[in-house]
Amino acid sequence: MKSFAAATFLLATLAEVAQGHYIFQYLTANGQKGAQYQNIRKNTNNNSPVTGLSDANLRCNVGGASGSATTIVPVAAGSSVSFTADQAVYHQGPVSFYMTKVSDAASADGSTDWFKIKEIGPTFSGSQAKWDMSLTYSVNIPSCIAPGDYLLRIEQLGIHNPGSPPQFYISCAQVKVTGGGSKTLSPTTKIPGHVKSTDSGYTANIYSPDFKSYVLPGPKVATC
Ligand SMILES: [Cu+2]
Repeated sequence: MKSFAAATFLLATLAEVAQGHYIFQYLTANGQKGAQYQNIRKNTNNNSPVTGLSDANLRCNVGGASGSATTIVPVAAGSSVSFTADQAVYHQGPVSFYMTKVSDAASADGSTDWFKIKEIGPTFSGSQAKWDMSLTYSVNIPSCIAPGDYLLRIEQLGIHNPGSPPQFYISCAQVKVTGGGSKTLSPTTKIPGHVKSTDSGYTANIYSPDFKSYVLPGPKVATC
């Protein structure tokens, strides 16, 4: 069914030129879904993906270097927060959530240390990989972290097109954690620098018959 796959790929490619990409632009916190770009830094690239592994736009997307025009939402440590896109994710790949502690979420540039708080990879049954391609992804704010301002970042890495550079779809929310503890979570990483060109989760060919396991790129998930 090669021609069918090729036709599907062509249609998908045409569709994305027409529509632009999925953009994470709604934040749900404290059980309330915010308005478009409320508490989320607005990107300026129509979410054309970031692909350079040393590109500072990997932090909070193109246009997201500053959040001075973006509000900050209080969230309780341990509570659930969700990012919702304008349309469901349609490129296969993993999803990761990161946080970095900052003095002021509205002015932070994301150059501080980030830790990963959740990752979502594929599930395998037989030789079939199933990816979670959703409209909304949720994460719990770790219960033990120190209160204060953080950037909360979602990253979906499109690895649907082996042979072309994987594509980063990113948004950053601005949160003020309340409650919590006093822990500084590790391991940490700088962004860019969190993904290496040699990472198996970056170079993987998801269509290969040998694709039977997957390790997400980036640091291990930091836990309390
Ligand atoms: Cu695309």
